[in-house]
Amino acid sequence: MKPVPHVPYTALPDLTDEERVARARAFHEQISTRRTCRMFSDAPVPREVIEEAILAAGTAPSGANHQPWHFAVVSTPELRHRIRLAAEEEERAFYAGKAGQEWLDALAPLGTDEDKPYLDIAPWHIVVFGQRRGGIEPGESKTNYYVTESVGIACGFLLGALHAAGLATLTHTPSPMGFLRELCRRPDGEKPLMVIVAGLPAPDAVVPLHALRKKTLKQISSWL
Ligand code: IYR
Repeated sequence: MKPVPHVPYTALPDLTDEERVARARAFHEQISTRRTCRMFSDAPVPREVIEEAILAAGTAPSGANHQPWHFAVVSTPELRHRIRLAAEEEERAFYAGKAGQEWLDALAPLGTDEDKPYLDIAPWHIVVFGQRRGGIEPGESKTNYYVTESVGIACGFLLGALHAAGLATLTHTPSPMGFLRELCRRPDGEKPLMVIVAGLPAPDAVVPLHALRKKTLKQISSWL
């Protein structure tokens, strides 16, 4: 390592191995209760919850620490409705055949279709953009690196933070989603990556059984 300005690495608590295992297990248990929600309540959720979750997302690692993300937070019913209408228009074409049969077959166990009423109902949409150019200083226009990976990690942090705060979430990826740039008034150099819908689940919300099937440790890992 070359010498650069630094601080001591003191962020971690001093734990026993047993405590580490217990914490890893507790986190696994907590995050494993997250469910993608497609049936929201219109109950309001404080803006501070969303602010804190976005701040948590903003701590994610990123290429050259350029933090190539922007979170456009939509709460007005008017703009949420415009997002719904535009998303449903894209989804109608998608489900009418643009997706292709293999993709439609893969989605069948989830029961999704072109109707997205939850986009009107859930109190918050967080529209996530990746910035092709930026840098760490305000107003900079340097190349950003590993934008999709970095923003994907930030979205993971965001979903984890919202879940920890007791909110239900949905990652919505209308395809194509260029309309989000226009509706959120973001510049050309930003690429919309997903809409994270957040709120409380409807009292009668259900989750498709298919979504509960998670691969085992054996299936998802190899130990060399
Ligand atoms: N964007 C569509 C289709 C869709 C695609 C995938 I991959 C999913 O995991 C779920 C849905 C929709 O929102 O319905």
